[in-house]
Amino acid sequence: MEKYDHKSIEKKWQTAWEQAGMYVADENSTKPKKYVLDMFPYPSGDGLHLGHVENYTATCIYSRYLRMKGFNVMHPIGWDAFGLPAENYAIKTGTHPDVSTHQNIKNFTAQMKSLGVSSDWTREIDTSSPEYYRWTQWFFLLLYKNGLAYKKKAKVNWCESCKTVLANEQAENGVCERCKNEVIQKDLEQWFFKITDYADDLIDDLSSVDWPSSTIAAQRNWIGRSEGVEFNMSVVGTSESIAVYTTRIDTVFGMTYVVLAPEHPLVQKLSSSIKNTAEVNAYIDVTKKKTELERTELAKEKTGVKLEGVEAINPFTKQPVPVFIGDYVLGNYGTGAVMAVPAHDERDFEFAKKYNLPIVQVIEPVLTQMTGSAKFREDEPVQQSHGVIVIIKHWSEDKYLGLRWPTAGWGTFLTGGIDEGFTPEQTALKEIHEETGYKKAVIVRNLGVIHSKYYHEPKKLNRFGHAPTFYVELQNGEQDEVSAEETSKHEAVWLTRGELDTFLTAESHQQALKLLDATLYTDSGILTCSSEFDGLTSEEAREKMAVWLEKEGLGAKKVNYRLRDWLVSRQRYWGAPIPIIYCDDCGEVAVPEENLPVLLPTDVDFRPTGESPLKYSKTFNDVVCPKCSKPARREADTMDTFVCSSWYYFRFADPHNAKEFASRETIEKWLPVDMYMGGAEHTVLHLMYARFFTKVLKKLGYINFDEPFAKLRHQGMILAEDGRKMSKSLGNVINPNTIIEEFGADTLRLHEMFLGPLEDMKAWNSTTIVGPRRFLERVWKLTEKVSADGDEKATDASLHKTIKKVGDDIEKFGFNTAISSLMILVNDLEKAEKISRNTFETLLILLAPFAPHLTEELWHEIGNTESVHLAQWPIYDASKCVESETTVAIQVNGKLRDTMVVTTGTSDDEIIRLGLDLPNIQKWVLGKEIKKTIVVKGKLLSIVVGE
Ligand code: ANZ
Ligand code: ZN
Repeated sequence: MEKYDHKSIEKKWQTAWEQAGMYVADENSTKPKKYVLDMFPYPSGDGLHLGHVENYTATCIYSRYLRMKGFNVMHPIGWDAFGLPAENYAIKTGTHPDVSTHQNIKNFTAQMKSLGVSSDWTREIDTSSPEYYRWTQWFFLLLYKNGLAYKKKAKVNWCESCKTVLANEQAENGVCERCKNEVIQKDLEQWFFKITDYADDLIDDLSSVDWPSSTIAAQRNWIGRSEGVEFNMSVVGTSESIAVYTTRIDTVFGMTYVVLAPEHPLVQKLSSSIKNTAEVNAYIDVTKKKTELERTELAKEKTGVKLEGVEAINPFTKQPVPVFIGDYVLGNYGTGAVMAVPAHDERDFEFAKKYNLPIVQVIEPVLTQMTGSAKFREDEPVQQSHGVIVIIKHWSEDKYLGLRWPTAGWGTFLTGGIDEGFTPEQTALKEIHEETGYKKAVIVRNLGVIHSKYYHEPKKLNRFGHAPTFYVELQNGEQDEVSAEETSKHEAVWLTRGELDTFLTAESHQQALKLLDATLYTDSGILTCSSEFDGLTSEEAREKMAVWLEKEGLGAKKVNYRLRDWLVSRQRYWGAPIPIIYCDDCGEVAVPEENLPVLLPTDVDFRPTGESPLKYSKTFNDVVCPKCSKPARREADTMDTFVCSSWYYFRFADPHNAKEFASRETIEKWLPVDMYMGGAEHTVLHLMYARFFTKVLKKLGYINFDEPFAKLRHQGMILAEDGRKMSKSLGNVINPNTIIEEFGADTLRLHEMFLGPLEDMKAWNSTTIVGPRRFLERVWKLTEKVSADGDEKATDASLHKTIKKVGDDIEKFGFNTAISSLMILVNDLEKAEKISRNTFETLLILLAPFAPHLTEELWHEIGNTESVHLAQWPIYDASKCVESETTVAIQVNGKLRDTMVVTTGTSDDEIIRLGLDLPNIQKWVLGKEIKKTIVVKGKLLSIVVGE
């Protein structure tokens, strides 16, 4: 047999598979279908990178596995071809985007094929081709006709360097996603899609998908559904009132002022009452220059101006509060006005400190101990208890008194139960003396009541404690003797602030420490200083207060969303033209469907002017009104490329259909997507938009499902060998081509899958790649052992366990662990003198999804004529997979030092390795010469070390 020469094998089989149409999805198959999809790539000039390789290898393994399991798999590929980089390249070099894009697609195609991916190339789509964007335009019209696409003048994010408008999602943190330049606000006529109509569905349907929880959370946050209350506050001496929106009506008794957005219309209406108009107007002017992101940034300093002469009435207390304008309140969210509660909201707290406004605490913290021996035990009865928490400060040092509870393992401040007839203050002082002996203590601050649910380990029961909390300073170190009974319970220690942070085990005591710094608590709790609502929980109060407001006719419950309509128009060339015509007589007119596509013209000057390049194309604007036939002009903006990718997964079901975006029949056959795979960076944008399109189609009766992607997984980023992001400027980019050239595609595939769990971030490693390569060479050599009289019994258990493990792991995308179990199997097979043909074939089938070329070659080498990739996935015999365990005793120099439990059949090597790693054994062998190791099968490991 010849040496393993990846070059000749890989080319050979790639060609053979393509000719045989091996991976073409079968429209007429009766097998159950699986639709496995990658987030289709943008064909950039840089070519395929290792992140692509990771993505496409993973779905390729999965698709190959599913085919062998008897599924009719559709695993298509296409190109997200419109977009800014091609246009920027055109501006720089004069190469038309159409030319450069197609050059890039060619390059990508060759690279992907050389990787051995099992994609169905007959379904290839290209979003920049008229056959495709004709349907992108059709979708625009579908939305337009259903009132879901509209034009309006809007403050938009504008990037001066890209000369274009950006969606909010592309302008996060106030910088352009592409060029990282600052984004400014500009008033322009823009097209929007009304995604906000679907806000509830977009949240609610998340419960039906199998997606990473972080991705689901990101979708939820972006939509930002907020359930609260809107109510009116009358302005003293006027007939005006201020409507405020709050999610925390339970804190309303703690409102000490009101803040209006500077652009709030009331500011102008109240101008005759405002005494400091000049100051107010100056502030409004400054605000106008800021972006929304600058205004809402949590870290920025909160500023504002008091409206002198204006007061509003808190309807609950009937008391007036001052009114401010402040730019941290946005004009376009809620009502553009907030009731400020500095004791329970962080932004209000900062604002109040800066302008010296009163801070009134109305929510007492409620904490539930979640960790440690005091973890609250949900199912056990609860005892109410009343006791104080006392923070004691040292008389001369910057230290605080902590109590260490040796048996419970706790760290707390001083505590003590409140006895009949004692006030909390008296209790605090009494406890200090009894438990610490200190005689001169002064209560400096009352920090309010802290409630906490915890398990009282010494008393063995759940407690719901209610603790008045005090900050006390010792005047000097004068001290009486403390009873032995007290000192035996806990030990007193003086600790710095830093030490306290790790010392305190009780969450309520950590909360006490926080309150010492700032009278701020932002969670729910129990109401205080709130008149008839005192003692209610925040949840109860929110209900009751909303009911009261409604009864008084002052307000009602209200739901708000952060989600804004999707801005889709771009003042750029390389995108799908928006199919709208403007006529002086008829106004905005939709291009009739039969006139689609509106072709992207070629007589265009690329140099950016800030206006859409299409505006000055002669051919493009040579158009008449579809209604009245008078000369007219076309909409010159193109669509955001996210529009193209919002529906491409439908097109794969029916990629060549010239009459519909996809036929109902093919959609019903293939969709929804069973497994969707791509980078986590698209979690907000692409997924949200694609889900929106799907929901619109469902609503309009085109399809009968709600969510496009049933299952979603993300691959982790592949970092450079130095642990940094791969980038041209750092010179640390690895080109997959050179790896394929040197080691072969099979090795590259194995190596990337073996670097670590798929979803983790992993650094490339050019040293360990020889491992997978050697592994493949060993499989290659195993062929020589295949024999008609090979012994199956010796390796049978190992084989069946591997069948089970590899299958289970592929199902859950655990490719790295699947590979290690294959390595163990190969180890075992190498030990056998001869291997049966059946055993070897099973190994090849298991390995085929990972190393498709090598396995195909060997499969034929041993006499098969059909492809290994058409073989059936083996079925394991469960009785051979039972993992039984045995206990191994470990001796060092004849003395028993430890035992360990291993699965039966663990190899001697493995037992030695595991045994030596045990901490109890390390103690005896560290730094000594290991002279001998003996394993008595499954019973004993004996280690002999030198002195
Ligand atoms: C009083 C309050 C007390 C609030 C408290 C919070 C905590 P989400 O959940 O994001 O919807 N708010 C309302 N409108 C605002 C605007 N236009 N600009 C800036 N902030 C605004 O947040 C709702 C909360 O954000 C509201 O509840 C309001 O502050 C603030 F202890 O009201 B809250
Ligand atoms: Zn007209």
